[in-house]
Amino acid sequence: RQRKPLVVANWKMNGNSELVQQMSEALSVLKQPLPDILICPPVIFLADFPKHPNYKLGAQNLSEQLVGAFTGEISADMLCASGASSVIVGHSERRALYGEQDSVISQKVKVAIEAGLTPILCVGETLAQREEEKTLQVLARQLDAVYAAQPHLLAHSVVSYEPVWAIGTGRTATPEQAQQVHQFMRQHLAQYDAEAANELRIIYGGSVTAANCEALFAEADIDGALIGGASLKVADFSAICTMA
Ligand code: G2H
Repeated sequence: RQRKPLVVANWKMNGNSELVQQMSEALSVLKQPLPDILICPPVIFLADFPKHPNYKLGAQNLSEQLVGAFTGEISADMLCASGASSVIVGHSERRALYGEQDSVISQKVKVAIEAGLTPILCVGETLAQREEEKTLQVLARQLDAVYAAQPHLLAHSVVSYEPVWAIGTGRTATPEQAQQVHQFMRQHLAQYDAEAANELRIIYGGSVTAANCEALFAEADIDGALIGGASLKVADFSAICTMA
């Protein structure tokens, strides 16, 4: 494989100290070769994870501001200091529930990279957009919003394709559907930096489980997965990691 697979756990607003303990123990005993494994718990748990070479830590969001009077926000530097190496940006729940627009998402990607964090940029179409056959157009817009003005950021990013209709619904995109989109995005991004687009890890998210991940991982442009619900189950998440 030309790109090392990446498996990301997005705990969302779930989990507790016991899960931190159980997950870190389970991942620590997995045998190499493994994919890159990234756990993104609520930030309050970052410091509870013991350090181990089998996994790295990330956050689920960051402020687009660097420092100052922004009540409730957490800066990129603070995430770094808490042990995070990456951060999820523009997850569809942030876009839909917290009104995050392309412009702020673009700023967050920039701020993350400048602080030394790898952003995992989430993009995806809604069911209505897919049914109107606007999927590729929507994805191009979401990608262009970040990379058109700052193509140099591509080489430091991960992109996650998360069709909104597949998130937490139990309805996964078929491997063929996902592959088609991933291939389109890689080709689209090549206009900004062909080499970076070729090396870019494009992972898939949306109701990925231990039962359906292998078929997704077998596709040429699917370089791993962003796992929500199944990342809260220690056995399932460990199994997905060993299959990537
Ligand atoms: C998509 C995914 C992880 P789930 O949000 O980001 O969640 O696997 O629960 O669909």
